[in-house]
Amino acid sequence: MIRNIIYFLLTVVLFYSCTKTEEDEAESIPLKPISTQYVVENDSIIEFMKTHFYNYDDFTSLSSNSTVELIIDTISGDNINKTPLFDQVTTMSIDILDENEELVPHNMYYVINREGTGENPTVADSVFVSYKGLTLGNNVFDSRNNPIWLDNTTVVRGFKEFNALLKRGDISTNTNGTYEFNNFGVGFVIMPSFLGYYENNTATIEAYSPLIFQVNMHTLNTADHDADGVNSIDEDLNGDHIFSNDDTDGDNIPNYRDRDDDGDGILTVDEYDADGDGVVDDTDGDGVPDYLQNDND
Ligand SMILES: [Ca+2]
Ligand SMILES: [Ca+2]
Ligand SMILES: [Ca+2]
Ligand SMILES: [Ca+2]
Repeated sequence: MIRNIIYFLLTVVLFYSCTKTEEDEAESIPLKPISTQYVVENDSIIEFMKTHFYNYDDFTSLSSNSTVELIIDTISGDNINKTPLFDQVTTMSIDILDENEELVPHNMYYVINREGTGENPTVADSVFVSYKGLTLGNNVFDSRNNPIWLDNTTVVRGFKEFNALLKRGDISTNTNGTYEFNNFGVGFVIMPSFLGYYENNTATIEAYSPLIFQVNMHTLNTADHDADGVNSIDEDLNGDHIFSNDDTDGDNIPNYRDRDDDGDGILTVDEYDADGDGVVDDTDGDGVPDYLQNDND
């Protein structure tokens, strides 16, 4: 009996040892350096945009309460005279810190077919969107025809940066109680993989794949994730659009999730503007607001 248990334990230990070794090997594949990978992908995106066009003719008849599905095809045959994407996109650059803490600006290329009528979401807000995601090889890896709510702090970088460029639509209620969205923002973006999934591959996306997203920005909600009275966008103190790296009291709860940002035992909501005059409190006048300063005086 005891011997059997020992054999069993030995087997378990061996099994785990093997598993561990395989995991270690999988983890030890070095990531491609961001700066050189970006150059490779940006070249391939530019080549793609020079040789492909999108169904821009279909977008000229965009009706107020609907969108048109983005279709991209090669410029050849019957389509030899189409205008290439390259001549229609606007460029936006996103600063990325690479593994050596060096800035590597990443270009995204986008087209806005309809701007929208309301405000823009921030990169912290919740957005009610329909979308289509595809690779340069025209592989549709994700698609939503009916809008769903997404939290911009949980989606890939390029997606949130782009949808912050679109404005929401108007909501109108029909006589039967249903509602619809009109003149919402419509556009699409082409981005290098670091703004997408980079080295991660899935069943439908290979590692280091540049991505294309078409987005229809129906509406949005301004987010205050921790309900402390400070909008989440204002809890990104260093303004880098990354929310996990702002942690004033160092308690490993980033400020946008922390109800007591400075860890002084007074909730942010109780010291942000305690006198209710609409001005953020700074009792000692040192330029650091009370809610971010453990010792106020
Ligand atoms: Ca907050
Ligand atoms: Ca930040
Ligand atoms: Ca907070
Ligand atoms: Ca506090």
